[in-house]
Amino acid sequence: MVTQGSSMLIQPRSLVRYAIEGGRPLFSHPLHVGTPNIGLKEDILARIEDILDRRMLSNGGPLVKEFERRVAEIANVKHCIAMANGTIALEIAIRALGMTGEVIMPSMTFVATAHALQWQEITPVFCDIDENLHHIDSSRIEALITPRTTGILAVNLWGRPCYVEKLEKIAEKHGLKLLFDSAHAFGVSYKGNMVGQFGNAEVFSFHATKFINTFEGGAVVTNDDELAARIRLMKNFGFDGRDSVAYLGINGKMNEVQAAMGLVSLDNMQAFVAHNRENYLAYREGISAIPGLDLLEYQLEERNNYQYIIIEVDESVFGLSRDELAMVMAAENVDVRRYFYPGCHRMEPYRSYYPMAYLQLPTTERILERVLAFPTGNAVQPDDVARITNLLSRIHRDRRYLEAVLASRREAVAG
Ligand code: T4K
Repeated sequence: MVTQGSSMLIQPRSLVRYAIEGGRPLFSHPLHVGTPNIGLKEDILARIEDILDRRMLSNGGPLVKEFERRVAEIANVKHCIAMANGTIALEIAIRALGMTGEVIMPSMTFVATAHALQWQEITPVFCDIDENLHHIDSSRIEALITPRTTGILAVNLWGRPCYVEKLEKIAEKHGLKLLFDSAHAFGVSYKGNMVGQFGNAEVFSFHATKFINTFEGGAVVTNDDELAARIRLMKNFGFDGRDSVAYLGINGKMNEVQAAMGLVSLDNMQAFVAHNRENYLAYREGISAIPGLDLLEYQLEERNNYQYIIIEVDESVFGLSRDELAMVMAAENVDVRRYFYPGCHRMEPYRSYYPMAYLQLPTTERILERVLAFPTGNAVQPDDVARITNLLSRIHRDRRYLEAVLASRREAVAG
């Protein structure tokens, strides 16, 4: 029981004490958003043993080649160039496409998207997002085009594809390059066509937290033969022969151990998707009855990887703010994340370069205050999800009590 200020006492309606007030957490260990999916350990170890026996550890070994072939096949695209991570894949794709000056992108993304431009002294011009899918709002792009604009870097956020045709139309009309950051969107389709074949190129991430992982890793995929050839050289210092360098290049190579992990992940891809889907459906069922919580839905008729469980919190209806809810959940060992708060435009160096950027980004700002990512993946079972959604119901029911608990904690810290 707590007092709110010096006024009345509010009793919780549930008998269980919340962890935030000293009760036992719902889960004995933290459930994370990004706990890696791991395929059969024996398969991974066997492949690593082979690598050691072969003594071919990097520089285009057989496993990297096999991984590239399988990724290209899944994405239904001609070329896949595997990379050390998704960020270097973005940087190389941007450079190989000849992007310079200004590139239009959403601020609602992992900061790597903006950094990949700024690292090459290209100005990211932040465009507002649409409030349903959290994607770059194509109706606002043209107003941001200047003589310095060379491209659009759209993000297939949360594994949900952008409205591709609209972006392609704008890019074509203005002679801009179109690159998709599809870090979240491997194994996903748009109108029945696999993500990977849109725009000039797309970039996947195979980081540990992605549903298919290579520990660290990424890839550029494209149907453009000439672009693919350039990217392949650029990621290997620009070498086009043993003693000959054709371009300014860098070391962006994926190694054989990464590819081994990736291949075993791909062997298990259907099982990972099925598991994520079950979790997603359990979240959907549990959340549907809770006022003030909106789950971003997947289109079930498309192919999805179901890796991001994204919930918007409407404080005025739910009764607690997104941040208050995150605090209560974290105490219960449900490690929800405020992805991608506070937005690239409020992170350095962008915050200093463009201190007024937020004025152009009202929807981004609003959505960034409401979004929470919830744990899923192999390490989370549908039963866990049911416990999480029951907890959310309980929190909503006890919202006034919890508000008071949080207020008294704030008072204790302040005083
Ligand atoms: N574009 C977009 C749209 C992206 O989301 C990303 C990466 C990129 C580009 C760049 O791709 P990469 O260069 O990373 O390939 C994580 C990942 O590091 C990052 O890859 C990912 N997006 C982003 C969405 O999530 P953090 O800072 O949230 O990671 P961290 O360390 O907090 O990990 C999340 C949780 O996962 C932890 O609480 C614990 C758990 N975890 C993590 C790792 C690495 C594990 O249990 N085991 C692990 O090995 O960024």
